[in-house]
Amino acid sequence: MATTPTPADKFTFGLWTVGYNGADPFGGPTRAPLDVVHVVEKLTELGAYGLTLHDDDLFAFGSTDAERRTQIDRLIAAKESTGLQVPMITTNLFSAPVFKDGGFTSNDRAVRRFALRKVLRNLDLAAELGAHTFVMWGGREGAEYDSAKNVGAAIQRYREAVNVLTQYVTEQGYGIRFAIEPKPNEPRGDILLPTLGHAMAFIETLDRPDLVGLNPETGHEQMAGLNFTAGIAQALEAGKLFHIDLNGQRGIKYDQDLVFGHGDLHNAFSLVDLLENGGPNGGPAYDGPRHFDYKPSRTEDETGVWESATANMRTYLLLKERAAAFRADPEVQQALADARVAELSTPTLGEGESIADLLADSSAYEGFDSGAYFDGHGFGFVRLQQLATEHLMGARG
Ligand code: ASC
Ligand code: MN
Ligand code: MN
Ligand code: MN
Repeated sequence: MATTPTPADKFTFGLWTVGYNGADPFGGPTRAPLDVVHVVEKLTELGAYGLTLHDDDLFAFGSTDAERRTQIDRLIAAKESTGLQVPMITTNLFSAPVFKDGGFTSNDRAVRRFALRKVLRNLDLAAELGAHTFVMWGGREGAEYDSAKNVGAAIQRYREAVNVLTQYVTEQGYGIRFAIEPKPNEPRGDILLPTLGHAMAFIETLDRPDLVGLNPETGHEQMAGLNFTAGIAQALEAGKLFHIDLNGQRGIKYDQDLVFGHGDLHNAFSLVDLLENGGPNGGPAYDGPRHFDYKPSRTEDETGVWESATANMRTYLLLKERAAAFRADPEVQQALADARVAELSTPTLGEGESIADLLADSSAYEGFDSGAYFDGHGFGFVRLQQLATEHLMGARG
């Protein structure tokens, strides 16, 4: 299987990822800014499918209309000459000091109105660039102090904002769907909609829940101590995996944004296996962009930036290859059967079986020896995980 990326693999990168200059809360930049046209050309050369961006990645916050237009036109020209796509864009509601208490949920109503206008304008740009997904990462929507934020009111304002946005794309006839990206903390002490589960519950309360899904970032779920493969599997089952941010994270700490797989490699393996082989008929479960939201480490020069971009794609493709070998191995198939993984897809009640039928089935309860049951009925999950580990290590061909 090829480990050289091509556009068919649908790998995409944020302009802010490869473009990250290395600045952090403790020190200044370690790299020069990268021009968008150069980024488009390099990503095309490396085999990527697309570029994504925040408005402020392309033109600085506060740009004049003319400056903004110049940058948009330069991107469109580069896009046309290379064939690189812009399948997703998002709005920066976190860098400018005006957003220090949030955008959609700032206590200051004037800031909320300004934030909505910034996003509405950016939706027009999304449509112009041909993007079909609009990500919303609300990094500043939150608080440090419980008494400073009425969380119930904040959720109401969040809902109001998303309802306005879905109404706008519907009225404009834009074929755009929204993807909420949860994160538990950073930059705020606590962020609203901190996990996939919180966001999924919120989505069901919206006017147009069909237009709103999720953009899980693997590292953000890990920051909350959660298993990202499991959360993403639930999002998929709910039809809500509209987009995905792949990266690496080592444990519960600040947002590391490492290269995909440079964190929990077992979980990265199971995620690729899920996306590629976890569909209802064994095929892909997700066919959208494989988007990397990582940060090239501050220690790297520009060569290191492009090496790290390639590392994300190669790691994904190697994991895809390892997952295919895992699925094809007869010993794995036997271990999966012994573990009765497929049996979970059989409904617990028989077809047409009523509750009365279940109550009348003495083999289900009165005759069921729950005490002795475990004897000789081990699931063999550890053996299965060892087989996965050996495939992941390339030890089984
Ligand atoms: C996004 C997104 C994030 C943040 C972060 C900005 O749009 O998906 O996780 O912004 O990458 O630095
Ligand atoms: Mn992150
Ligand atoms: Mn992200
Ligand atoms: Mn991020």
